[in-house]
Amino acid sequence: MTHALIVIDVQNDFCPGGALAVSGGEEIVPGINALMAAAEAVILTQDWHPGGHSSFASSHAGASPYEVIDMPYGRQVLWPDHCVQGARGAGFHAGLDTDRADMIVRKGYRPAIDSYSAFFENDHTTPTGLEGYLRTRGIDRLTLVGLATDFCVNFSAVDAARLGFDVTVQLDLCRAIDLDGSLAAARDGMVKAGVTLA
Ligand code: VGL
Ligand code: ZN
Repeated sequence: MTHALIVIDVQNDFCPGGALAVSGGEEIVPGINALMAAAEAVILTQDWHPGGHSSFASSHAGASPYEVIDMPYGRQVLWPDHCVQGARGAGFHAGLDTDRADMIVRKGYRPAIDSYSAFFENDHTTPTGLEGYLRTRGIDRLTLVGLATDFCVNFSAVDAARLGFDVTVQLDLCRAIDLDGSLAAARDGMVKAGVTLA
């Protein structure tokens, strides 16, 4: 079995000082670098939104960040503007050893739909292409780390398990946003989907 490390969204906007800072987001960088150095395959994901993206509260008149609205594909949390294509906030944390990456998957680039998962957009059907990449390389075991535990790591891990990959989330190398109990719900959902939490 070939194993891959998937590093989710370790970007400036999710680290302290960023537009959607996750508490302690930068603390996981050295540990992730150490795992990458020993990994058989390394994939990075990068949240990559066009300006005016529909997941931004600023794109909806009268809306505030962290409100939840109904979109054609389901419920959507509205976020502060973040990870705008080409902006500094969308860049990887300066300490992350990106030279180790075999592949970088960008997601969230369609204006009308968000994409938390590295595998599918938030309609749960539009693929990013990562599944095909992993299968054609013979990769069937995944370890996920990164930001944020309860959103992009969670959605990626659940999708990967449903697709039949053997998935471990290494929680000490993840940090959460934790909106209204979202971390506890994410942990439950991952375990139910068959994800190993380590
Ligand atoms: C993420 C909210 C919005 C994440 C991305 O990487 O967890 N969260 N966009
Ligand atoms: Zn985003």
